[in-house]
Amino acid sequence: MTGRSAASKTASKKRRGRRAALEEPSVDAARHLETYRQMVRIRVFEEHANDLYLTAKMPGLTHMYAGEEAVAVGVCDALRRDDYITSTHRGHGHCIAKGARLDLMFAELLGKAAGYNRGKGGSMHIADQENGNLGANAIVGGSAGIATGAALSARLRGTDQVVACFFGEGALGQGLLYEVMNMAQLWKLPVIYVCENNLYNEYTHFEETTAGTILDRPRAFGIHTAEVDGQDVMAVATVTAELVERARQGEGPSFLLAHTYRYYGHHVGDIQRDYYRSKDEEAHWRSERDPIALYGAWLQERDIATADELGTIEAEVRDEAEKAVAFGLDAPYPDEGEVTLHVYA
Ligand SMILES: Cc1ncc(C[n+]2csc(CCOP(=O)(O)OP(=O)(O)O)c2C)c(N)n1
Repeated sequence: MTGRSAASKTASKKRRGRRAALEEPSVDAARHLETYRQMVRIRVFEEHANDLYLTAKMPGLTHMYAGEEAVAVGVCDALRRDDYITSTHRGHGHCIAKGARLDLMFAELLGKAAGYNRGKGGSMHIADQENGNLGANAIVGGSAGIATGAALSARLRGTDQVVACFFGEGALGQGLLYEVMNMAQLWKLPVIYVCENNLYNEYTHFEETTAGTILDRPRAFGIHTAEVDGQDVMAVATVTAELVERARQGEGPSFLLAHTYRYYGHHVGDIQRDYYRSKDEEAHWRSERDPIALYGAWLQERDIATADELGTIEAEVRDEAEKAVAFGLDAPYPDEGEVTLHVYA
């Protein structure tokens, strides 16, 4: 047989059909800068959300994603717009990474009619169907069922859509996750279980609640696993691209363990965090492991961007976020007559 083998032709056809991984030389500066901008948008969004809550302008409760930006942005970088995600109580970063608008996000957090769920979902229940975000879920592990159902739906409809299911390591204590991983592997469903291990389930270090190792759990079902530095956006995007490709080709589910850290307390106003984690630990992650600083340094080392250009992106994002907050604050509340509309009683 002359030329390339059938297997290598198939492999290159597969590669042509997929989005280039962020680390590949073919990725241009514009895409890198957009990835950087997305991470900064999440960070700045969270700064504002924290302020809005602490100044009593925002109702309800919220959980900050700052520190974990590289996971959401890296995973979503490897997805298409019509691919799905499901999210968690700590979900602002997932929504923004999948394409959500900051103004409609703030409107939702502030309970306004213009918000993603008409102000009725709030911080922990944002869904954005147009961008494939099937929704956040305040029930720990709850989104695993939704994600696996969406993967089954994609299969039954004959599409090649893939689902990324975000959850914290606290969800490893939920039986639902094991029920759906079992079915996903049996039926080879196109779902990626993304475990964001930020070390703490509320106020408890995960090692105090987790027997054995995390990856032995999916491996027990025969699920393909991968592990990544969740502070390295390119590593996350690259490994996710491989998992997405497997899923699209019908090779079934996978489990991605991302090591990361949250900068704020478990929820806004968590004043207890001195008791369960040390200031030294927080300082270490912020100064040595910050995902935005690490990526910014990488971009500068390779002359993809100068410090000034990165500063301009941050300034533009700050401007965008300030306008988005103003939009949310000025927007009207839903009409009283809508109180039972779109909700289950
Ligand atoms: C089924 C269920 N049990 C308990 C809670 C209360 N709760 C909210 S967040 C949380 C910890 C979640 O930890 P993890 O999944 O690691 O996510 P993280 O907050 O670290 O991002 C708990 C126990 C809940 N929301 N749902």
